[in-house]
Amino acid sequence: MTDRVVVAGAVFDEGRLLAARRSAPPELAGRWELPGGKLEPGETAEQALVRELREELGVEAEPGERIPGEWPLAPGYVLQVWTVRIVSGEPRPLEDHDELRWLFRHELDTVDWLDQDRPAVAEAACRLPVG
Ligand code: 523
Repeated sequence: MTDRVVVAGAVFDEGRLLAARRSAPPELAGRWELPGGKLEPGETAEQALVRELREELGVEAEPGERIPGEWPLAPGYVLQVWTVRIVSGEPRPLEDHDELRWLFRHELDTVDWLDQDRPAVAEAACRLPVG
């Protein structure tokens, strides 16, 4: 069977990457992720990403390029990541997160990323200015 896709956004702004701290479920709470969520039936990954970032962060987002790769989550799920530009709004932790941080490249190790997000964060880091 095909794996179900969870999409996440590497949201860039002014040379920084957005990190979001999960507030649920208990086993993931306190860990940091690239925000996103599961595709709903009939949605493309880009549509799901725009919807999730609207619901969770209150922003209008525009997906850019897919970050190459696909990372396994719980059995039956895989994580795909797109670069994202915010078109309007200031991200706020409305749903699923209790804190947001904008991180410069040299700060990416200062939060406890979910293990499965780490390769995607490393790929995203290559798109941030050095320093
Ligand atoms: N991950 C994950 N990394 C990551 C995301 C967005 C999600 O490891 N960057 C995992 C966490 C969950 C699963 O993918 O085990 C689904 O993500 P979730 O809960 O953010 O998806 P939603 O918001 O679609 O979930 P529902 O509350 O079920 O609608």
